[in-house]
Amino acid sequence: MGVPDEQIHPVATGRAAQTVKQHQESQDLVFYSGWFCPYVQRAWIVLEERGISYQYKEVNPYKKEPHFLSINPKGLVPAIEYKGRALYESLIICEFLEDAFPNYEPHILPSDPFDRAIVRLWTDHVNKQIVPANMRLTQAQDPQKQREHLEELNKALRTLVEKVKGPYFLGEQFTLVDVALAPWVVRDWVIAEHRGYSREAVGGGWKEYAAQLESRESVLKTSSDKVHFTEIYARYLRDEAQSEGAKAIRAGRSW
Ligand SMILES: N[C@@H](CCC(=O)N[C@@H](CS)C(=O)NCC(=O)O)C(=O)O
Repeated sequence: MGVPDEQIHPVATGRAAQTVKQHQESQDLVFYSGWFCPYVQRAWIVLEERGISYQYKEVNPYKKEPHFLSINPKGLVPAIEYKGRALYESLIICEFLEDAFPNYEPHILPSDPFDRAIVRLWTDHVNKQIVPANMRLTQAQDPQKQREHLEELNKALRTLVEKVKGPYFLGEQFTLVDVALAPWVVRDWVIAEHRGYSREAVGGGWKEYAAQLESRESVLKTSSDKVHFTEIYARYLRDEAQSEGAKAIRAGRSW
């Protein structure tokens, strides 16, 4: 048996541990994080990209402690508290970090309204097509289902990669599409080692784009050592994880 969700490794390691150490002082913005969580990493990337001051607080979201539930009634990380008001949902937080700090650089949303809409459109594709396909592939036990979900994922990735201008989705600017996707690129060794996925097989320049995302400084600074992920993902790979996300994928619904 693997580690139950409530007994996961307690703190960030590697580069992410150094980043945590630099963000212990009290600030107007409190970042409720779980070091292992790809949704957390989205918000964390934006905080680091934009140089926003924040206080890092590690939470084990599986424990559903009353104080944390008062911040996020869904009991999920990431969440933030800014000047005493709370917000949650990774992409909502990312957009808030853009809107509430308009004078900070760089921007993760382009200034042109049409380009902003395009970025939101493809961020939605990441969230609704790529991420669930990745989870379905990870959790699938039947070899035939695994093949189907691998094809589903590759198709969703190809659809996106056709639009990538390079080096990032929109060109030189690192935007919300890149932010939304990067945490799953960093973790794609899980499906590469266990489900036959390969960056090369996606084609269309995916391998090069993925390499750009995973080597971005803000992505490196928010990534923990691989070794501590293996037990967590072992449970997903056996379809035993009891997270809200894992249960939703099993039941064919969103969360
Ligand atoms: N839609 C949410 C998903 C967040 C999420 O599922 N976080 C996981 C950790 S990766 C969590 O807090 N799980 C606790 C649980 O499932 O009880 C977002 O984008 O922020």
